[in-house]
Amino acid sequence: MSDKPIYVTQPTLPPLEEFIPYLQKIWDNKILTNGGPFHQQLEKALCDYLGVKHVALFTNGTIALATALQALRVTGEVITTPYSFVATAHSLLWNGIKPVFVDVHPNTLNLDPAKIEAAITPSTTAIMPVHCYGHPCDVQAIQKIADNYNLKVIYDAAHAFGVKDEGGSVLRHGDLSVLSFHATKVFNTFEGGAIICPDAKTKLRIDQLKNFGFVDETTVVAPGINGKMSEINAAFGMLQLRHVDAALAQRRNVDTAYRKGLCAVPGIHCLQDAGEQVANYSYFPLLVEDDYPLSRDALYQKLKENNIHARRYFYPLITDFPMYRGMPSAQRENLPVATAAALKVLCLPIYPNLTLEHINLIVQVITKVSQ
Ligand code: T4K
Repeated sequence: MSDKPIYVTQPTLPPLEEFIPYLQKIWDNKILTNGGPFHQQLEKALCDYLGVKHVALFTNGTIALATALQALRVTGEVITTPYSFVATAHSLLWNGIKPVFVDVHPNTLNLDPAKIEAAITPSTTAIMPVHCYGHPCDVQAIQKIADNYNLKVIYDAAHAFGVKDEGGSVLRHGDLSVLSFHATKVFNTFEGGAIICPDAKTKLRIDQLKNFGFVDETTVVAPGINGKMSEINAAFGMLQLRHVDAALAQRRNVDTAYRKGLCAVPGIHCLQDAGEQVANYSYFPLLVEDDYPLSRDALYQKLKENNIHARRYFYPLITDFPMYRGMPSAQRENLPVATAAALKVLCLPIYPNLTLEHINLIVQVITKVSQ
């Protein structure tokens, strides 16, 4: 039993004294928000770090998702996954768009491209897949369908900071990708988010939309929102960037240690590892199968008794929440893979400062049950 609670994640925080000079600059120039110097620096620095063309910073990932839909003038129906954080589908409802839920693939728990076409109707205008746990979607197959049916693709890439496939950043795919910089994410600015976009014209529209629709002092061209990231968050992001590679390397070590300790345990199924891709180890999901001696929920409780606070991301499914469950596409028979995964999944604690001692304790609690 751990004497201190071990949570599913713990935010990465650089030494406080390193942040003081950034704060001093803000205090000196008195620019607190509205696209100030740190905001501009962080957008540029993230383009370089992530290897993408344009980054528009946001106050959080949810407002960024809602704005991405506005930026591309998405309406009607959007195909999406039930196996995600509820913000994915909420961003559609906030825009008056009907989510149409399609099942996920058992290997990745990402939207299954083979099931998308059957859900397309004349009202479908876009697909919103999620790179769940930072594992890339089948981007080629999704793009092919989008091209055939003239649909936009907006990736909810909240988990995918720094993830790369063989061609570069996974964030270059689709029309737009949306990141979250929430405290629980691999790169955090306390709260924050971003839209990654391929061209300057779209970036300009996004920048207008996140600033009430203002083009200049007296002109408003759209019913925009206030989605701007503050200078304090942007300054913190600049500092975080100096430490993010070290944090990712530490996460990789945690992932390796878990795989070594757990993947051979009967009834415990670790989701696929990154293979050739550059992963960010943002989550460590495992599936508790029927041949494990305890149910997923019993294991969750057992860990809790040992002061280990794993999480059942993503249970319940989005489609089980009251605002979605009456929709025809939300019915469980339409979503067998997601329904089964939501009942088996357990995300173990993973963060840069998780000690080997704590990892061993977690592995021990899980393995002891099966012996
Ligand atoms: N799309 C996807 C696919 C997402 O996963 C998310 C967010 C979004 C969109 C929306 O992006 P944002 O609008 O959030 O930028 C958490 C996060 O609040 C949420 O950002 C995240 N996904 C989701 C998967 O997880 P909770 O309700 O599980 O958070 P909470 O407060 O229970 O935190 C989990 C653990 O982390 C705590 O037990 C302790 C630790 N923690 C948390 C916070 C906030 C800390 O140690 N310090 C902290 O400040 O939702």
